[in-house]
Amino acid sequence: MTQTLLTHCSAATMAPGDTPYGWIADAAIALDSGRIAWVGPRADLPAEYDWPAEDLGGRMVTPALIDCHSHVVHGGNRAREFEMRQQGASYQEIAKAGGGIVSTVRATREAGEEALLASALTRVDAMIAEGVTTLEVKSGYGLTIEDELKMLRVATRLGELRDIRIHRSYLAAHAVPPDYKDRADAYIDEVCLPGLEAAHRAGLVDTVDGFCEGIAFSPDQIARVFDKARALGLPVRLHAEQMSDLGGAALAASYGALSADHLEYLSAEGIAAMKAAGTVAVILPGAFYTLNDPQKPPIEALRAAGVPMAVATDCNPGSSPLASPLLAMNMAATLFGMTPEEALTGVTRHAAQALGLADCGMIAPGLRADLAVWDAEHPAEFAYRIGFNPLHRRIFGGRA
Ligand code: DI6
Ligand code: FE
Repeated sequence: MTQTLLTHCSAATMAPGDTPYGWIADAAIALDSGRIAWVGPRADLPAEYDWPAEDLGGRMVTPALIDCHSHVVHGGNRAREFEMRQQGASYQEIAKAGGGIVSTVRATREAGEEALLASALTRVDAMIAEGVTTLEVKSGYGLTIEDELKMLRVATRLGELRDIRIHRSYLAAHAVPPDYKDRADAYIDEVCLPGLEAAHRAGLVDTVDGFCEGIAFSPDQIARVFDKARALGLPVRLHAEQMSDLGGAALAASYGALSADHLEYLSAEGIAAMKAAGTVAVILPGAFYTLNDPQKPPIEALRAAGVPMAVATDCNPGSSPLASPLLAMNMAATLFGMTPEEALTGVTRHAAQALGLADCGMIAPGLRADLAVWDAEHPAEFAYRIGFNPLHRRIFGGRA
């Protein structure tokens, strides 16, 4: 039983309510056996929490960060394609010419499990250094049953080797592999669905994801994947409306999806469906920025409708080689007009909601003691700064 009292700190608890950021200027936070036992103004601390105190030297505490959308497990990189795009080729053209996702599929299939793990760890360590304690990781670059399982095993091992919680999404419906060119339906039947059953049986899946797009899978094909997820009792989420409006967000919402992600081309109907279903909008400014997308996601309409917005890195070798949730927050604010409070909520409370996790994302009694301690004075500093990391230290499950 470890009981600690954090004092001499401010706290952005991110608890909903009338106070922006759930702000407490002079806070005390009591931690008991890896959980938060009490949080509030130090002056209100009940006498029973007279526990060994740790003086945080006036620093700020927030919930630890959550990156709720990443593809950190992948082989190789696509710097060469970036070069081609800078010379005028489009992302879709490169994909059609056998590059794009498919080139990462080749590199991921060729990589051994240890090599995949080692390269993913470099990105995970970058996130840990920014205060991340929960990270979602997708498959989707294997596209054979065995290679998808391999990716999910590597994702699982990330959480065994580091103090971080890994949330795994099965994303075999990410791209049609070359061996199934023009036979997307056969790929769904022969690889995606049986692979999902196998991965679920092996205990490797927390959520099922898909890519609903002209260059990937149609709404009908995604629906078949979601039907299987439903039969297995797994929650779903979807890459939707990134490059065009196929009605993916509304489809996802009709399955009670935890989130719909990207959403640059989201329609008013899509927003209404997400609101009704409680589906979180995951905003991914890194992909928008990298692809030079001409269209922004409808932030104002999402805000007006009261759809919760999360912010994530989409860390992947093609469209978002971004391993910094802090920079994602800055981009969400600067490029999309999200407020600094929305950006911080997007990597804490709403990110937890996008993963279906009720035990993190805020500083509140009963939740996990996953905290970040920062050399910062005001919580708007995170979205304000560009390429600056004020993390002092991270507390994971109550442990420093
Ligand atoms: N949308 C994306 O932005 C990434 N995947 C997806 O479905 C791109 C992945 C890649 O280009 O490798
Ligand atoms: Fe993605």
